[in-house]
Amino acid sequence: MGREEDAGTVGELSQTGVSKVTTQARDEIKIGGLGASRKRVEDNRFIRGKGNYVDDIVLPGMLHMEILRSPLAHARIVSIDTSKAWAIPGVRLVLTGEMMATRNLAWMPTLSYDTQAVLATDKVRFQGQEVACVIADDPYIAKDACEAIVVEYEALPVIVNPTQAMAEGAPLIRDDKENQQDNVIFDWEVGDRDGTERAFAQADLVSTLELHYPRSHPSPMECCGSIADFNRSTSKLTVYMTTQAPHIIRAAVALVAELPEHMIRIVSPDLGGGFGNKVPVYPGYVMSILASILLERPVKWIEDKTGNLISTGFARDIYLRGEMALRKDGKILGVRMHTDSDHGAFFSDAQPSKFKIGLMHSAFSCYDIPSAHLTARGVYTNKAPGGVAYRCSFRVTEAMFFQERMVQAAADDLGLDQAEFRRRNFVRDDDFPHRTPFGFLTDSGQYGKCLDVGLQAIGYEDFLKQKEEAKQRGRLLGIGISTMTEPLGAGNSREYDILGIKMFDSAELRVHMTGKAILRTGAKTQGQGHETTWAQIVAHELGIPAEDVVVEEGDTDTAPFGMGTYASRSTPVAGAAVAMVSRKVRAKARKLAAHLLEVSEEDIEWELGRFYVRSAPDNGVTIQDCAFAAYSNMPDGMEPGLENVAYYDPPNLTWPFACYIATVEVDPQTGVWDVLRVVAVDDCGVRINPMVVEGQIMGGLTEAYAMASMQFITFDAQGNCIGSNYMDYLLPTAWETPGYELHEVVTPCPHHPIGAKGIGECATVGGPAAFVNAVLDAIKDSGVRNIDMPLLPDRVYEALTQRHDVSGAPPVKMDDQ
Ligand code: MCN
Ligand code: CUM
Repeated sequence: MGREEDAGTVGELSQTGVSKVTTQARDEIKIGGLGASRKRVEDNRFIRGKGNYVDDIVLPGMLHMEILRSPLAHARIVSIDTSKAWAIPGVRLVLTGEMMATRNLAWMPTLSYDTQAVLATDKVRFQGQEVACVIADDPYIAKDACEAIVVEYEALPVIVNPTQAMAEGAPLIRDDKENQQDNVIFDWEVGDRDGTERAFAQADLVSTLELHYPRSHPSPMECCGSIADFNRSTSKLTVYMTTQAPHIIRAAVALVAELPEHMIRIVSPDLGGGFGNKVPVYPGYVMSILASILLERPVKWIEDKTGNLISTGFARDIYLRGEMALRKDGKILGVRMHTDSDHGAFFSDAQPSKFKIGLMHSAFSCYDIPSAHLTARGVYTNKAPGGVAYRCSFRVTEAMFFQERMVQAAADDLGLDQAEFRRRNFVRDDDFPHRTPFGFLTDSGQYGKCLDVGLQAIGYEDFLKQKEEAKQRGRLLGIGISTMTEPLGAGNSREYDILGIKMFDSAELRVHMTGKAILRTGAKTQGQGHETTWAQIVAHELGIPAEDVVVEEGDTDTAPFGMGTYASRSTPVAGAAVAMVSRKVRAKARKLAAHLLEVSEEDIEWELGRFYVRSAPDNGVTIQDCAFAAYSNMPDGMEPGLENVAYYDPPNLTWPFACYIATVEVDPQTGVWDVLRVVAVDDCGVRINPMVVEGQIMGGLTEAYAMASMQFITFDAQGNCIGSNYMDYLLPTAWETPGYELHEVVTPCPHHPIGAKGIGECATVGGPAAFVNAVLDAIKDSGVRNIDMPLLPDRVYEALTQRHDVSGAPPVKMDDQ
């Protein structure tokens, strides 16, 4: 790739005119610093089957918990008879909502200021809801005992979409809430209503679009689970659990269960993927904790795949419609958007408190649009609680999908070329900082350049010709473009908090005597490779080889407080803290160096891994020498040791940019479409580890392809979840997954200490529109404006042959009552 060689200059620091030989500066790539495609250290244990997941942990005397779930989507609970379950040998405890209620734990608060049932008391409100649980000597006994519990239900009418939820006389789902008269959770708006009206009044043309982003599920390979271990003699509660945000969980347990915070230890060991699924607090965690407190034994709960798919945090499930005010020359004057979002039975979205529909209003941020207005309505339905972000910084995926579908529709309505229309409306490189139409501040980017790199790579003009030729022979080729900037890395703490806890992050670095080090952060890797990449930041800042730095995350007893890993916030926030703590350590090392070199601190220069005397460059000490001195030879009055902690509150979000282009061929006989090529151009600022970044992009594109082509969870009219297993909920395998051609543009983030922006979610966010736009482009002559995802062959075939749009989530469509 040539990258290793080029980047070798990073360590040379030749501006001072001192030659490389005399300064002995280390080659940054060789020590695994910034820009090195270092192999992931965590893979050493993962590929040997030596990972340590929650289910691998076995504690002495451990019991096992299984959950009984509701078969009905909406029903009153008439009675629960647990006597047969109690009678089974090996059963230690059977918990019901009634018992939870005696401890005030039948309901728990959600991350969006609602309440959620831990175990149902009055009604069940979705299929798969937790009704009872059994703790037994082994998981098989617990499962058998669950089946022995007899629950009598009285079925109630079921609501499975927003139209039904808002209909006159609709059954009230949340009759447990005092002031809840209907199924509406919120009506929310953001933007400039009047300014947008004026923009529409001036428009030459108004383009409209309506679409549905189907319900999907992050579906990590490892399901959720926990082992709660309460020790009465020490009063300490230790919980090993699948969480992306251990410190938030500790705070929640302290506040909800009213246990003292220092007596709670949350440990998130290796995670088999998170993708947003492991941000919320689930009833299973709470029940295992209560059971361990009651039984004074460790209690393990491991969810099965169906449990994970039908009851834990869903994503998307939102209807979007909007209009774009356009001038004849292709200038976008304004945008109006409305969303109807389906949150299921409890409003448990994991999102910053201030925003009801996440960062939906980050839509259109890469375009220079004078004004925009968004209205949003959220409703309860008889479905599992939804609204978790699935690889998306709080609804950004829906926002960018709508944006790029709308942009394509508008370009078509204007009769303008897709690429040209985007280029005309992009925020220009010299126009930063830029206030987006909904009020965010973007700070950097080269949008036009990214698009050009993408068009060049795909051979845009050639493809358009090829497409025309193919058409003559009855073949349908299409090209889809998706360009977007997305807000990654909440917070800054002025604007972003979760339940009042400000969003910042942290890192703690301890350099041992021999110059080896341990780094801990408040983030929690789930597969993103933090153990590899954080060490690279330390290597860059201190010149300590990355392999000499061990990275540890996820244990609240040892890691500094942080808000965890989601919204691709780790690099923007925790990663920045890693750079900052390294600089603090370097500042102390400089004092030690001055002491060792017997000069004053002002006479000391730094180059990668080494301090030297300005006037005598050969006279120097390494960072390792300084570390040793910190324990063996510190100057009078200096505190011993070489360690520090940094809390980092970023001044702004980071704004990576991406351009994804897909070409497809649609078979008019069957509606089957094949991906011909996918080109991805990502600008995530400075890349810490290019290989890890590319892995993130490829994984994200695969999820995007899944959403566009095959993946969704839907419900029949009775609220039965269709998509409760991997026969129905499809994951693309290596067989279906297209190949990707990756390109990069680097616009450093102006406020991040090493210029990095987030990348973890970009391709999942921006990818789907490229595929969908490509298929719609291929069948453009049919006059079809929209096919809702997933673009299953039968839907494409229906659109193509009937020449109409295909909308909604089958089998129950939006207008089916
Ligand atoms: N990175 C880099 N250079 C950059 C930006 C990032 O080298 N300029 C590296 C980072 O050091 C890190 C990785 O890329 O190792 C991702 O960094 P970042 O974009 O900061 O994202 P996070 O670490 O915060 O990860 C969260 C993001 C989210 S929110 C979801 S959801 C998701 C994703 O990451 N879930 C994942 N990618 C995933 N990948 C795996 N394997 N498993 C998941 O559960
Ligand atoms: Cu947005 S899913 Mo991730 O933020 O864990």
